[in-house]
Amino acid sequence: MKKRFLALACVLGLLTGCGDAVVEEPYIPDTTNQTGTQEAAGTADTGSSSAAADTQKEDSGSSSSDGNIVVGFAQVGAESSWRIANTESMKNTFSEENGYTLLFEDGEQKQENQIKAIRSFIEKKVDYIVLAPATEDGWDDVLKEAKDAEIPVIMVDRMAKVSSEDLYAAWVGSNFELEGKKACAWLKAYADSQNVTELNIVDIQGTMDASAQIGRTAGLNAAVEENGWNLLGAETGNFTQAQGKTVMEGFIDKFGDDINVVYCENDDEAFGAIEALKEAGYQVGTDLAGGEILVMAFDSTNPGLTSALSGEIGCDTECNPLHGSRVEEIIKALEAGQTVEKQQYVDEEIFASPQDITSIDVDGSSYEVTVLTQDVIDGRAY
Ligand code: GYE
Repeated sequence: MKKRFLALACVLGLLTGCGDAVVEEPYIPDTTNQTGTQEAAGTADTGSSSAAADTQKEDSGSSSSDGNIVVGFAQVGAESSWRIANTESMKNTFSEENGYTLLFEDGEQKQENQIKAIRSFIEKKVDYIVLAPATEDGWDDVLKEAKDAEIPVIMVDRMAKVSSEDLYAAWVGSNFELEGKKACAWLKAYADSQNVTELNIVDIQGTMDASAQIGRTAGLNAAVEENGWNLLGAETGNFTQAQGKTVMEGFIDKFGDDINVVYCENDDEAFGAIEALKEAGYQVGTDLAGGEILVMAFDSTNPGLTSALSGEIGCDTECNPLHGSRVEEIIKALEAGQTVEKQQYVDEEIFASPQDITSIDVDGSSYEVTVLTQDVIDGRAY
């Protein structure tokens, strides 16, 4: 019980400096040897609804014999650099050292595996279930089982469509449609600055029915409609480099020289698309007017931004994966019997290497565009 008491004492403010225990180690991708600094992991509470957590857990029946808080995390998979940074963030936060026992399950991008993982967490009587839902549909039954077992479920990253908001305690993640709109606002402003009026776009979509795909595709479709752009094709690359490359090869076969913009719904798909374009002899870069193919991406991981600094990715819209400490804050609040925001959106940036566009407007709000330098990349945590 000792560690459990310590965690509670932190919440109640009986001890000082407890927050330090939450600090995450920076994620350092294999592709570089840079040492990033930890980015502030605060959340912007722009969530729509707030609700008291009626799922607060009674202090009994946990599978931990040492008093740790037991957290079962049903992760989507390991498909991308973003996902690896997200897993690291969760593992660093929910460590034994911080008073947790983490049961981690990699769903290999299959919902059925995640459902199995949740059932095993219920069987093991964990204190909290954290779910990053691979896709939006089909969660009701298993979430009802967790609710019957009185285990609060915290959703992270993508969302799930549920029949009742009572089926989960809280969600924290990104506004994916806003990400798509920001990317397209940059694309419009940049194309205008190059005096290019005809955009012929292919969309390498994320995993179908994943919130990140739904939102980013919706942002693009709205901009296509509004600006009279040509959307030549849209197909899923499942958020991976390998499938991104295969889909791009198919687009090259079908549309060849007509394509001038490739909208990739994450960094990894962009790496695959760039490979395919180069192998087919195309020039990839930001000189849209001069005939280069402009590649758009999302996530802004360290390898993604490195590619953006070189101009191979024109614009990279951030999606922040450092959810470990955000989920921990929710758990601490629930442990203390406090009300938590039902939905919490994270603030995110937008990065590009061309210096022409320094801000964009979306739905009446202005967003600064960070012009990339190596220092900007070095100062980031993932
Ligand atoms: O953009 C992608 C990942 O759901 C936000 O999933 C996440 C997405 C992210 O595999 O790289």
